[in-house]
Amino acid sequence: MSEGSLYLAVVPAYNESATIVSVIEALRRHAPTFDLLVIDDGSSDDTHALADGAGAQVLRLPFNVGIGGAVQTGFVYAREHGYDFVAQVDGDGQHDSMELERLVATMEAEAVDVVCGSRFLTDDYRYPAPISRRAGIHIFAFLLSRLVGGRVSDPTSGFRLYNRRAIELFAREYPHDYPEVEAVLMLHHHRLRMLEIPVKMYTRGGGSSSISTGKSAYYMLKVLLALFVGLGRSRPSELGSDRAVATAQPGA
Ligand SMILES: Nc1nc2c(ncn2[C@@H]2O[C@H](COP(=O)(O)OP(=O)(O)OP(=O)(O)O)[C@@H](O)[C@H]2O)c(=O)[nH]1
Ligand SMILES: [Mg+2]
Repeated sequence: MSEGSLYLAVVPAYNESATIVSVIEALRRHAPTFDLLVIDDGSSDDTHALADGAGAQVLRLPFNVGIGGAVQTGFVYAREHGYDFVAQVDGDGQHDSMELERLVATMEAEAVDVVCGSRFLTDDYRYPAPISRRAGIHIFAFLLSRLVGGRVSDPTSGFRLYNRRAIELFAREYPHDYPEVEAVLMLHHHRLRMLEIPVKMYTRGGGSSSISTGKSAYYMLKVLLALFVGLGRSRPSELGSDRAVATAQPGA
């Protein structure tokens, strides 16, 4: 941890009353340097009250804006409050807060803008995702790896650590639906660097997934379309135009 730096954990949560307290308690125990911000995305259950009772700062959105809008709210908050680093951690218990320390250590050691936890770089699979979803993830991974010119193994992972440069980019613009894949492409366009490290991921601890079977097809189409549109976009150079474009594995 860099001395004097401010760290914020952003937890997007939509009807996560089954898990939000244990997620916050684990973050407090294993990542005490991080301030905690839960974005309650218009939940109809008592997610906000439980998060508040567990000691997190809670921003309660007046209606459900979806995961992208919820996470972007966290980036805007971080930018406005001067945070140097943001960790994105799901509110459903899939991410292990004990791994945050490794994400931070990797960012310091590798001088990248985003460190992303990948469930596919470890043999210790706790949650490889259902087979249909996994197929989609691997198609995205294949396409994205070619687009950015480096291997991306888990493009839908929402377990990420961002530095100030990435916070500022995503506070300005962040994809809406199913944002993680497009966000990797945005990093590439803006010449920011991302590195994946292996992490364990778990099955959600309760509540229900945003990605029902019906939505999976829409997800595939929407993200594929976004990737193809992204192919044709010109690359802005205002953010660090001298930076290398790379998405690499540690040691690669
Ligand atoms: N479902 C849903 N989740 C949201 C929304 N806004 C924020 N979230 C939170 O975003 C995080 C990721 O959403 P998930 O539904 O778990 O998506 P996922 O992890 O890709 O899918 P699963 O692997 O099935 O859990 C969770 O903490 C949600 O509570 C929203 O509008 N819908
Ligand atoms: Mg989840």
